[in-house]
Amino acid sequence: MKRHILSGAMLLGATLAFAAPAAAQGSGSATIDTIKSRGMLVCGVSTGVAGFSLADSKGVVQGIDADTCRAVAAAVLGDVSKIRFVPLNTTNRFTALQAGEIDLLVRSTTWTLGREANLGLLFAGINFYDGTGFMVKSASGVKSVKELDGATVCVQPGTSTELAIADYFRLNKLKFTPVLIQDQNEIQNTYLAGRCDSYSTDASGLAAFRFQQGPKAEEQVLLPEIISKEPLGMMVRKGDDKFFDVVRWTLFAMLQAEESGVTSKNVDEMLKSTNPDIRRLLGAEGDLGKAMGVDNKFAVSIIKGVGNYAEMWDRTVAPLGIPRGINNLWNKGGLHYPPPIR
Ligand SMILES: N[C@@H](CCC(=O)N[C@@H](CS)C(=O)NCC(=O)O)C(=O)O
Repeated sequence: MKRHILSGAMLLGATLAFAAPAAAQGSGSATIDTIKSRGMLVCGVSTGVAGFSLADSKGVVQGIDADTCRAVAAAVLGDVSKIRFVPLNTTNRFTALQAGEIDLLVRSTTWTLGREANLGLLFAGINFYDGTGFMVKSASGVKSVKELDGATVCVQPGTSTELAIADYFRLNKLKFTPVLIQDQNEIQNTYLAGRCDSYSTDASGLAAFRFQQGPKAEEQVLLPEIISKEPLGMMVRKGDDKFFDVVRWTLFAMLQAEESGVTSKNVDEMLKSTNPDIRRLLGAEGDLGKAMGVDNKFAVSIIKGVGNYAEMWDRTVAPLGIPRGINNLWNKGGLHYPPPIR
């Protein structure tokens, strides 16, 4: 009898000993713990691209990159407003993430092998499938990149655009002179002033630039060639798998919500759904959020805060006139294919 009591006490002691360090360790993710203790997600975005991350008249940063950041804030903290945006250019974006100045980078950044192998960083997903394009003045009469032999091309340094153009011109035995300008306003003004024959960046960035020209948009034309693959995504530091999981499954949850017809408007109703896929997505069943170190209802917070992927798209990039195209779901001819949430 005594032995039983002792072993019971020992068992209790063992449980406490196990529980105490586990509590001190928090979620098992240094990044998630930092975000929770700070009460805020710090997210790196661009210095301002319409549709991606651009402050509106009230100073609220709008766009698909900004909303992807907000979705992660919702997943970790249950609140899309607990966020601070850090504007970064094309060259300081990676060092900011490496140095821990930001928790997450969502900044029209292309997923490449070199960036993962060399920088100690990795991509958690693709929130926008893009490609490199070329803008020229309508008045130039240029109709194809092939007519740009010997041209000057304005491009931002440290970008995959720079590399894609060099490859394309070399492959096609054409010459060009890159005009490297870091600052976005400066590069656009330089191009508008006629000091470059063409301005090259992600086609989405060119659509945003054209859109921002307002009534003068007609003076700019996007050439038909899209010369590279630019999968733009969310980047985190290597070595924090739990936070990586949360970022990756945040996007997948938004895509799955679209696929399952769950929206910011009907999410409360959908919580009562009998569909097992929807029940698991919304945490009405299972412990999937908890397994990642966040709330089981993380997807509900995301969907209430920023909507499903289609809602985010319609609010941010659709007004630029960018068709959904390859950014559609896999069952609508696109490339977005969220793995099973189970
Ligand atoms: N996706 C390319 C290009 C990134 C890039 O230069 N994006 C431009 C156009 S979308 C941009 O962010 N401009 C705003 C800025 O420089 O802050 C990369 O990862 O290198």
